[in-house]
This record gives sequence, C-alpha cells and structure tokens, in this order.
Amino acid sequence: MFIHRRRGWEIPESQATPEQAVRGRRGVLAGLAGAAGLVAAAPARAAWFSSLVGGGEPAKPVALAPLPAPHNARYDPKRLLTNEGVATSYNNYYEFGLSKSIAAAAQALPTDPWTIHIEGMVEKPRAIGLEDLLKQVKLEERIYRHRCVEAWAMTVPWTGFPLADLVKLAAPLASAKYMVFTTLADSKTMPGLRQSFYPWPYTEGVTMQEAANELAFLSVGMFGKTIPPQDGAPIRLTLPWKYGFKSAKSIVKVTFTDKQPVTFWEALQSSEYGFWANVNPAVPHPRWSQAQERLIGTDDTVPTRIWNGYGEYVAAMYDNLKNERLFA
Ligand SMILES: Nc1nc2c(c(=O)[nH]1)N[C@H]1C(S)=C(S)[C@@H](COP(=O)(O)O)O[C@H]1N2
Ligand SMILES: [Mo]
Repeated sequence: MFIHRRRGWEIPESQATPEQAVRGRRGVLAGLAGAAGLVAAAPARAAWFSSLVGGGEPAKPVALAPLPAPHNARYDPKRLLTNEGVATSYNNYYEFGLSKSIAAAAQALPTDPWTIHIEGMVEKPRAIGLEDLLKQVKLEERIYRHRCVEAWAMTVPWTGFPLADLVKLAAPLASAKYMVFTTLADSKTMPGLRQSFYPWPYTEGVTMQEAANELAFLSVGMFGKTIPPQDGAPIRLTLPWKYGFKSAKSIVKVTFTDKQPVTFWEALQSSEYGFWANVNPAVPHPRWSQAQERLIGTDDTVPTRIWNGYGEYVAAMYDNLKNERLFA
C-alpha cells in the first residue's frame, strides 16, 4: 500500500515513534483513502498529500503572553519536564495536517475574539467570551503527564482551571449524563478540513462524573505563557489519565446530553479508538503494544502505567463499568 512507502515528511516521525504506531494512524487513513478511491495517479496523490500535511505560507509566529498562576504541587508528576521546544513543536493537530510538524501552519489559528457556546441540557443555553470566562475562574498551574495513543509521552506544566468550574457555570440539568466538546473547524486556516472523509469538526466527550473529577482540567497556558496555537489555543482539555486524543484542542462549544456521543476518532475507526480511552499498558492497541512509552525530547522509553499513573484519583469512577471497553 502506498502509504507504507517512506516519504520525506515521514522520516522525523518514523524516528520518533514506533514504526507500527506511525503506520497505525496513517494505516486508518490508507484504508479509508483506498475505499474512497483516493489512491489516484501520482500527481493527484502528491497534491493530496501536500494538502494533508500543510505547506504554503507559514503565518507570522504568534506572540505568547506571560500567564503567571500559583503552582499546585498536589500533582507532582515524578518525571522530568519535557523540553519546551520539543513539547511545542511535536504535535497532533489534524486540522493543520497529519505530520507532527504543524506548528508553523497553526500560527494562522484565529483565536481573538474567542467564544464558547454552552448548549444542550442546561438551564439556559448561552455563549461566553473567553475573557469573561477567565474572570470567573481561578487559574493555577499543574504538571501532568500526557500519554498519546501512539506510545509517546510528555510532561508539561499547564495553566488553567478545573473542568468542574465550567460545569458549574454552565448549570447543566440533572438529566445530563455527558459533556461533549466541539473544537474549531475553520476552513480558511485549517488545510486538514479538506479531507472530507474525516468526521470534522473534531469532537470529544466525557461523562458528567469524569467532568467533575479533580484531574479534569481546561488549559489556557503552558510553560507559564498562553498556550501556543499548535497545542490548542486558546483553550483545550487536559485529561491526563486518558489517551491524548481525548484532550480536545481549541474548544468552541460544550454540549450537555443524555446520550453517549460518538467522538471523532471513534467515528473514524471505532475498533481502534473508543469513547473511554483510558491508558492501560496491558491492553494493546489492535496494531501495537501499549506496554511502553517514549519520552519525547529524550532517549528514554519507560513502562506505561495503568490510568497513566493517576489511578488513585480516577480508578473508582470505573468500578461499575467493568463491561465497557474502558481501555481503547
Ligand atoms: N482539535 C484537535 N484536538 C486534538 C487533536 C487534534 O488533532 N485536533 N489531537 C489530539 C491528540 S491525538 C493528542 S496526543 C493531543 C496532542 O497535544 P499536543 O500537540 O499539545 O501534544 O491533542 C489532542 N487534541
Ligand atoms: Mo494522541
């Protein structure tokens, strides 16, 4: 299959993640592209790839503002911080392309003004400006480990506030069971949206109990500054006990519902990416092991921990869900 042939833009990522993981997500793509008849003549294929991986004029780098906030030491990651330059240049943000190198393209992300719509099963649907929202919460800094389903990990100081604070502001009805996050889909600046076989916009979801968990965090900063576009400016989820794809970037809408949502990766390939997506080294991805993880920016590979090491905070939430596919 053509997707398994090595191309220039594949090399950095191939070195950086287990080959199977690299092929893993693109393998999904290859299957879909084949099914959609996209395996076309060479020039068409080249154009298709370049539209996937971005390219074109990089926008002017966004200036990040200092964002001081008290450090909360309760969540000591017991791991060295990932180098800032590495953490902010090795990204997954498919709206800007499939490669890890989307930071330049992402500088075009329009973040000002930013409005979050609150919809569904709430007392009163409304929209709230980010500035207004930030006046109603108290920012703090937390260092969390982040584990991508592709078997790489990073450790980052995030600045933000508990997701529970947004839930409180939103005032959901008692009948709401899930909170769904919809992220920006801006066709003017996001070349990835041209790939119509992806179920855009990128959405994610959690149960109300997960949303209320003390670890569930909304990040507006990283390394003491406003969060860079490529990492999900101006506001993203940070759910450290789940695979990274649950941590939706650039959130524009939260919807409360009583139906379990079908989220982006689940809609794309439900056999490989489910709703729960809790980290577990003993449950392999259908096409690669999850036993180990590579710490980006280092030469180290370390054992993966169940719940990404956050079991003391989260494991009890799943006691009555043993029949669910909790770890994929
Ligand atoms: N909107 C959106 N959010 C997203 C993604 C994406 O492609 N689009 N990728 C997810 C995945 S797979 C991971 S691992 C993390 C990566 O965050 P980082 O680039 O800040 O490391 O973002 C998650 N959130
Ligand atoms: Mo990921």
